Amino acid sequence: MFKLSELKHRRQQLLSHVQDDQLIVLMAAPEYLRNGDVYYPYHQNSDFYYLTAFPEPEAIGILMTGAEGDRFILFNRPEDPAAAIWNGEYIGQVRACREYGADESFPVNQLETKLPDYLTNKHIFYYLSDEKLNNPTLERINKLLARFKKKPLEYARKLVNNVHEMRLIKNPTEIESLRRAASISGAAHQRAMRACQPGLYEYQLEAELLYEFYRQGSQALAYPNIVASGANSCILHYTKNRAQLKSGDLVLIDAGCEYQHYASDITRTFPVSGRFNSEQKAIYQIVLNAQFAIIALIKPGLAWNQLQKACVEIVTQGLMDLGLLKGKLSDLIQQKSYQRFYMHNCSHWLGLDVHDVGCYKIEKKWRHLEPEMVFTVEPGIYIRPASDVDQKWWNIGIRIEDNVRVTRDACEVLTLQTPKSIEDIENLMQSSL
Ligand SMILES: [Mn+2]
Repeated sequence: MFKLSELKHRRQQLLSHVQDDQLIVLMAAPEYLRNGDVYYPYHQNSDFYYLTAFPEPEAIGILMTGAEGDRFILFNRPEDPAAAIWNGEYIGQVRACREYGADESFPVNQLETKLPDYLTNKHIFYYLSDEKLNNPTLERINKLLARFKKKPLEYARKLVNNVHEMRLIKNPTEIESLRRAASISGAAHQRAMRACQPGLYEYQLEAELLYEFYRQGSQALAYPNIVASGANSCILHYTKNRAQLKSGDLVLIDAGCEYQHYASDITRTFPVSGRFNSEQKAIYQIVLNAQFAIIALIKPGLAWNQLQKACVEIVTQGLMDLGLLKGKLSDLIQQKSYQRFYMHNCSHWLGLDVHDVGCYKIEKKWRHLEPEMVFTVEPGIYIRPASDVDQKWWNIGIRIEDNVRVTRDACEVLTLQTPKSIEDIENLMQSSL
C-alpha cells in the first residue's frame, strides 16, 4: 500500500524543479466507453497514481510551490448519495484530504469558481498526463485560463521526465508490490502448467491464469494474456488464445498480473504433453543458457546494451551449433542474421507500467544499472516454417522471461519460484492440480 509520506516526498521532488510563478496540473485518466453505458475497466494514469495514489477518474491535481510552501489541491468527484446507489461511494473531499494528503479538496464541478483563486501571480501552466491523450480537462482549463488572459497549458516534458526518472528507482514499498505481483503471476504460471493437457484450448489455460490472479488479490492484468501453442508461439503478441492444444506442440504463456498497480511480466514455455522432444529441448536450452548468462551479468554499473549483447552472442552461437545459422559468429552478429529467429530486445523496465518509463540512454550513451531498478530478462527463439529450415525445427517458439531487481552487488530474481529448467518443468507437469 502507498504511504502518504512517500507521496508527499515525490511531489516535493517534482516541485523542486518548479518556480514560484509556475503551476502544474495533473489529470486522472479518463474513463473509456465500451458500448452503450458500459465502460472499460478503469485504470488510473500511472504518473497521476505515482504522485497522488488517487484512484478515481475525473480528478484534477494542482501542484505549486511558493512562500507558503508546497501545495497539493485536488478537484475530485463530490460525495453523491444518488450516484452511490449505482456506483458506490466516491471518495469525496474530506477523505481526499485525510486519506490522500490533499491540502485542500473541492468538488470537480467547482473547478471554474475555485481554480481562479490559485492563478494569481502564476504565469506558466504545465500539465502532466499522457501527451497523446485527448483529455477533455485540457480544454476546460484552457478556457478558464483564457478568461483570465493567461497562457494555455503546456505539456511539461521536462517535468514528466523528472517523474519518470524517479519512477525508475523503486522504493521498498514499490519493491514489495512488485514482489507480490511476481509471486502471484508465478503461481498462475505453475497452475497453468499443471492444468495443461492435449485437447484443452488455449483459453482454458488462460482461465487458470485468471483464476489464480484474482484468487490472490490481483485486480488487473498488466497486459493481455498470451497463451500461444504450436505455430502461435512464433507470433510475439498473439492474444487470440482460441486454438486447441496438441500433443507434441509447445505452449508459450506470457502473462502477468498487477498488484496494487505494480506489474509483473513472466513468460514460460512448456510442452503440451508434459515432455519436451529433443529439438524443443535443444532450442529451449539455448534460450535458458542465454537467460542465465544475462542474469549473471546484472550488477550496478553495467551498461544497458551489455544485456542484449550477451544475449545475441549466446543465441547466435547456439543457432550455429544446431546448423540453423551458418557462417562466422562475428559476421552473423554484425549482419544481424540472428534477427530472423530472435527479433526483440531481451529487457525492458518494469514498474507501474509493464513497459515502464525511464530512458535507456542519457545524452546518447547507454545508461548504467543502479540499485533498485527493476526490469525483465526475456531471451527467445522463434522458428517459423521456411524452405531453408529443416522441418523438425518448425513452429518452435520459446521465450523465458523473469523479473529482476538490481541489488547493491548483483540482482534479485523476483520470479524465482516459477520453474524454468527442462527437468523442473517436466516434473511439475507430472503433478496434477
Ligand atoms: Mn516483457
